[in-house]
Amino acid sequence: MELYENEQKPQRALLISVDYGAFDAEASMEELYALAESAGAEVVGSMIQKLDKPIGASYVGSGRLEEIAELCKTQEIDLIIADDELTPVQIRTIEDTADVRVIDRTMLILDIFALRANSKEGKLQVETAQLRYMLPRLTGKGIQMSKQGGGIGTRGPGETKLETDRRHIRRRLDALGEKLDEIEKRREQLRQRRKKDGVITAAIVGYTNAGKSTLMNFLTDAGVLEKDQLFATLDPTSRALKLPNGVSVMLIDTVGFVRRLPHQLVKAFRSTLEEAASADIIINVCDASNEEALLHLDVTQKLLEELGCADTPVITVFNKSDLIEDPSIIPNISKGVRISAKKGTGIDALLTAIEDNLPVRMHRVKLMLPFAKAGISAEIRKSGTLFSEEYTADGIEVDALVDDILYAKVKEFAEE
Ligand SMILES: Nc1nc2c(ncn2[C@@H]2O[C@H](COP(=O)(O)OP(=O)(O)OP(=O)(O)O)[C@@H](O)[C@H]2O)c(=O)[nH]1
Ligand SMILES: [Mg+2]
Repeated sequence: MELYENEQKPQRALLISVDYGAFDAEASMEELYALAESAGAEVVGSMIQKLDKPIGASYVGSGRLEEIAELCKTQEIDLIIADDELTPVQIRTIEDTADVRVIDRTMLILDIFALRANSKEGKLQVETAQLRYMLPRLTGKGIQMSKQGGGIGTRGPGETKLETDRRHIRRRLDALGEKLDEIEKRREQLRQRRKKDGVITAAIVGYTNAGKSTLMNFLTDAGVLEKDQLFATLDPTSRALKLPNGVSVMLIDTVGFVRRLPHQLVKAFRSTLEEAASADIIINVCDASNEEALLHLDVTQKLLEELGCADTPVITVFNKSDLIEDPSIIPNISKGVRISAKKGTGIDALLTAIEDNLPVRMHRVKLMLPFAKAGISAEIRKSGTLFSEEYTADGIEVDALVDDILYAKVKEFAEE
């Protein structure tokens, strides 16, 4: 388990949840467990209470709250994490009764992002999301509690800002917004340039910990951090990948998704997510050894649709197939491939799938073909458009329109 550098020992956490039928509380709790460990907590226990809806003042029922308070004492718990977004009142009630810090799922995820953010952009994005979350929750008690001791839920660039007033936070948000707009503009320019240069992009997306970075590294030696922890990657990395048919695509590895991703985060990370959403091809990776793989694929797909890329071709990748004893349990869906990014199996099928989904891009070329390559003219006649062909002393001069695949073959003969 990872320890935050300022902490002597991991915080002992109790996970609580109210099951009111809005989502699969058990599965979500399991995920909360992994998230809490990723943040450096030691999970001591978890409890789920079935209710028609969460109690307005205290989230859980009063009897349950007493049990929680008791457990906090006997188990020396430092932190309660609720698997939902809590209101300031709910947080305060639980804190007052149990006398330990309370954070919710959103704060926990924001905290992990704060821990992982490396780039300037990543830090600005996390701070923005934290402040947006804090702003409507600024109450005297909340601030007071957040000053105590630090730890999970208080880290990150927003930490010192929590103590300042709302107006200050709004000003800070404006400033952050401007900086992020600037970065977004630069990114957009870069995308436009790529498009103009005919660069084809393929984004590797998917649930956190699905093996996106491992796949990226296997395909391109990108050296991206691959780790058995949630949200290991926050900043997009891109590397060129040459396909067997000769066409080069730009692969992009990016931030992972999780169910009920806080909307403040989605908003703050929009530019990063758009990097994926604006790709020509989307490679949706899931951990096929996870029971919830199909749901993970779905969460990712829905978020991508929200980002406006319902029409982009998606290749579904069932990764970690090496961990599955009976591969027949992996659904056989069209445009789906089974791979192991770690062992390097199934990669040929993936590359073929990428080739099959390449956007058709045409290139106008003027070529000087050596006489020995006269066959290429015939190929152009078949799959492209041959405008003119002239035999000269130096070779065959050709003016033609060709697609990417043909272009990869003929570009060495292209004249400037
Ligand atoms: N057994 C097995 N493990 C894998 C495979 N691919 C990735 N892993 C492991 O899964 C863990 C997560 O891999 P990453 O590549 O960091 O996952 P990611 O999707 O980039 O995760 P985030 O950046 O956190 O969203 C690492 O411990 C990898 O070694 C695979 O094919 N088989
Ligand atoms: Mg990664």
